[in-house]
Amino acid sequence: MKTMTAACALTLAAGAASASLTITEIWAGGVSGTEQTADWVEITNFGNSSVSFSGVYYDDDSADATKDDEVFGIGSIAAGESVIVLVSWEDNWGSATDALDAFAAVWGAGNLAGVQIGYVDGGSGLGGGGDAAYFFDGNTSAAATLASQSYAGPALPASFIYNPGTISFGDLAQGGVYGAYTSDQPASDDGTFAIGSPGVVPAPMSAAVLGLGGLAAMRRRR
Ligand SMILES: [Ca+2]
Ligand SMILES: [Ca+2]
Ligand SMILES: [Ca+2]
Repeated sequence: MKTMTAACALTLAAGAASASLTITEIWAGGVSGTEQTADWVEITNFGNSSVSFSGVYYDDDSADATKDDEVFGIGSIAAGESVIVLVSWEDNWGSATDALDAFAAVWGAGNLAGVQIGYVDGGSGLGGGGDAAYFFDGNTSAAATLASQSYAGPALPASFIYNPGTISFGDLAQGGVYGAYTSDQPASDDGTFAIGSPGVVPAPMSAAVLGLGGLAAMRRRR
């Protein structure tokens, strides 16, 4: 408990001093067959003030800000807000609108009410055998990293999550834990459903300090 409290204090201090964006969930597409929802990343602002998210560029584990893969659809992320960014949707959809519609159908429009959902124009896919997501403030080699997260595989029909209890990333989402639920529609054309919590943000410090566990999961609505 002492270690966990110290880690919280460190995180809060870092958040106050600089960037406050944290990647809190990654869906790498852990299903066989043709995916019915694009790979996506959830980003949460754990800071106390809004953060601009325009002119932001994405890459996977090659971590190259100069690759011209701009994020569209999200102007800023408010304090406490969690947003979703679809990546590599061109594999299965002809337009971003179609990919956004497919995402909403699979995960449930009702579950996503009030959640900002953007998309990368192009961009590398997130591999099921381990990969990483990077978001840069610009597309020059000097661009600052706003948020990044690597993960190990294998991807199963569940997203990789930020676990507020252990303050670490990489656990697979479990239904009913930290707000995760089974998708409204199959995530693959073979009928496999998925488990995730797009737009649902576990309260990171209350879970660790107060020991509330799964009860700390809460849905943010704007
Ligand atoms: Ca993938
Ligand atoms: Ca990749
Ligand atoms: Ca989530």
